Amino acid sequence: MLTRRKNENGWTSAQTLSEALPFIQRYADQTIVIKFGGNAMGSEELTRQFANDVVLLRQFGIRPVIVHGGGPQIGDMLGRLNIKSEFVDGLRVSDIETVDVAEMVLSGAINKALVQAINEAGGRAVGLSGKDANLIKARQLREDLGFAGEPVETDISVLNTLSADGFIPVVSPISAGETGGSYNVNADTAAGVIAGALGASRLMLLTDIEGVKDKSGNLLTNLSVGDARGLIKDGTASGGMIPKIETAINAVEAGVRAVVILDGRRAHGLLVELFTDDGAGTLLR
Ligand code: X2W
Repeated sequence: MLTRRKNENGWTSAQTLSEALPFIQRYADQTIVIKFGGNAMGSEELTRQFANDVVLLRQFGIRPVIVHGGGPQIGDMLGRLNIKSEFVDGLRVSDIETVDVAEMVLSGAINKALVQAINEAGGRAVGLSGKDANLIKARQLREDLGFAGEPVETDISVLNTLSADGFIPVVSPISAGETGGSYNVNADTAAGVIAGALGASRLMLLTDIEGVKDKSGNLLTNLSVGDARGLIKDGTASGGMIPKIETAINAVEAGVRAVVILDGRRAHGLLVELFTDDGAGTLLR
């Protein structure tokens, strides 16, 4: 004999799904650039959940474009090769050996692992780097940083072509120099210029902190561009947070509707931010 199930979980899930409808409608056909930082890739399980969420966005008609980092993974490989590495203002000092290793780790290992994870979740991901189809041309940022690059030119046509056909582009930030060679572009910076050039409705920066905090450690949930500039000027933001906030400011000024800095280690932060009334992390616009 069949009895009625006592478990009400299904009803709660259905309620959540139903409440997501206006959000799903709002973002349909919109481009959302998601930067998946090396620190957010903490485990295979996190990467699997991230891949699932990305495929869900695509299923809802959103056009996700993924830009990934891999700073800690580059650090591990440099360590195994006995190459010393240091950061200045959140950017890796990159001599020729370092940029070679960064390219192998980012455009090779990490790019392909993410592509595979998204495809295993049922998506159709295509991996590329800043070099492919002239996506990003870069030049030297500062002499003391070697081959750490800053983007000078972008051509996002390949991303539009892929997205229009239902593919999910996965981008490594390593880019071609204007006059040849490879440049190690910070992944936040690459994500910002791509989001700006695409006119994305959101740039989501997934990292390993809750968001931007004030001096007492309280999470700042909403920032204007002016607020964000103030945080850099008065020293509240330091280290790797500086390129993140600068990226967010530049992206908003380039026409991205809003940038969200959120914790990628917490499962489904992307879904909370996009499809519920509760925001996750810090929203800057
Ligand atoms: C970064 C590129 C990777 C990156 C680096 O070498 O670590 C520079 O600093 P995350 O995981 O997002 O930090 N490049 C110039 O940005 O990765």
